[in-house]
Amino acid sequence: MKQNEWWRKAVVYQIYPKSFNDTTGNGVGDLQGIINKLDYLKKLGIDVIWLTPIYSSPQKDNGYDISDYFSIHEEYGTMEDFDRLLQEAHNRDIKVIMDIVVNHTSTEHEWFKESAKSKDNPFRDYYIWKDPVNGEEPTNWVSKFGGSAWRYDEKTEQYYLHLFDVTQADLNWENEAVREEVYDMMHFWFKKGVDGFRLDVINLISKDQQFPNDDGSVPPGDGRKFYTDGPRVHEFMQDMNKQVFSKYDALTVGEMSSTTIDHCIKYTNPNRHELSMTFNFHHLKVDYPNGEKWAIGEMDFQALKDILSKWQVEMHKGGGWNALFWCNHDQPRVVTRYGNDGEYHRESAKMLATTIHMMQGTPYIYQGEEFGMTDPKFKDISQYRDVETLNYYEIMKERGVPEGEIMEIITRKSRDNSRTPVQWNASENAGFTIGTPWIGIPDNYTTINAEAAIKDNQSIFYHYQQLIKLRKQYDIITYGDFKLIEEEHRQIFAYLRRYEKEVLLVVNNFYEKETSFELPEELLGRKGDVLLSNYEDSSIPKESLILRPYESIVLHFA
Ligand code: TEU
Repeated sequence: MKQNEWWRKAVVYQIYPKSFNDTTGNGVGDLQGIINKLDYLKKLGIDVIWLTPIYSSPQKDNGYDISDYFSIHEEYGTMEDFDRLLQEAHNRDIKVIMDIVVNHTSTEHEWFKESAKSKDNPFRDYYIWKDPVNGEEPTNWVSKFGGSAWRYDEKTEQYYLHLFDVTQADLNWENEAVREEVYDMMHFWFKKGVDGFRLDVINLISKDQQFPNDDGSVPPGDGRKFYTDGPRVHEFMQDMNKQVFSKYDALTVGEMSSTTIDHCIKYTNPNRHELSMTFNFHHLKVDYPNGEKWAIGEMDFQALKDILSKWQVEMHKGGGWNALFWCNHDQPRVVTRYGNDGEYHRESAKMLATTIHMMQGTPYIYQGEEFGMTDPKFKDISQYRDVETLNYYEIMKERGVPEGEIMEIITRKSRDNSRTPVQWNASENAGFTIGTPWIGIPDNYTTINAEAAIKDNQSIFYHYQQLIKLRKQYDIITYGDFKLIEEEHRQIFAYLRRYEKEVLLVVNNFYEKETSFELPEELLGRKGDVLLSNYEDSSIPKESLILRPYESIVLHFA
């Protein structure tokens, strides 16, 4: 492994600072709160922490609406706090990557305030302004947070583009001055000692400069085909790598909205000098009926297996590199979504962790996932804070959807499901704050919390700790190939990893019902070891074994 590819054996822990740990009593997490938990993270065994945006922001989208890239959001602390966090993390051999949002800025950013002043302002072309067409929006593109992707500005009689909230104006990447500003800002943070970046929706920065209407001939017909993995995106990535990333020993991970395997091979094959790795979301849309997020659907297990397997095989073949994850700050908690947060909470959480961590790529653990935090299941819209959720609440109301049906959808789909405070212990507010938390905490914090997990040697926490250790110990996990077995099985997600003469067999029962599993022909009679399982008495099968509810086993054949 090349020295500058340390991230191929690393495990990343994602921190959403707002909900991580509050030390001031204002009900919002802060940087000192992260410092106070670094020893806990060291015990888990992670190598990197990813901080979601901590820059100055009006917080309309919890920091993904940046108003100043060079200062820290006041509720999180100061730049001195950040410097101390970086030092304390590095003292523990924990690297730090920042979340950078350069597809758009907040409309509170000085650049946008200038840009909106007049058509001939020097900053006008930092953003995407267009004349009305036939007195209406320039295109029929739809914002990902609902409604038109264009907002009319009376003063200058033009529309500006916002693929997300109206307060998040898209930057114009065709403008070299914008690219230079972004590169300067990245150098600033690298020179402070950060170890890389997670790049927010970075595959949306290149728009089709014709700005055509979407004729709806190719679903979903919302205009995304004119800016997703857009015309110049790889050119921009290679320029960013040449101007910035290539000068540092950095982990760079792109969040790729609605992307393809072919593009992700291009983004991550080292010979192309773009990014280290990419997030894609196709495996997190198998419970979207007809691709619609804001509707109730059950997990399509066959689709889940097919998608994850296809990405493993194709990215391995193409020399690409996956970010492996179930959870983040935009997704519901996986143990509720794809597992069982009731009777088989522990077994299913461990099974899901094993499924993704034994694959090829760099695993990401989202805060609280390591001890099985669940969706909060809030029932009233007053409990929700997320701008996307609140926008869609209004849209569904306008469509005449009954309140009860709206809340059933929101309870299952809202991004707030992953944004409730980390449940540290069973004390008031789960030990997150001595104040009033900015968002509610589910009642199960009294039993599902980090302190209880640390005290229980069979907890989900120690299962994650073991998975991380195995990644360090076995090269087959990092470099082996991938082969799905039992392809059509309706309960079992099982696969082989092969590397030189070794074989790793990973078997996961995704359901409560027991089912039998036959050892693959090629392994019959070979001596193997159980590296990890989620039942204390799992054994190597002679030929077949009965998989108990959510049973998961990792077998190694040297
Ligand atoms: O997310 C991109 C994005 O599209 C997400 O909003 C997600 O796919 C969607 O909510 C699923 O329904 C990034 C950030 O992760 C997200 O928190 C930001 O809101 C968004 O970009 C805009 O910056």
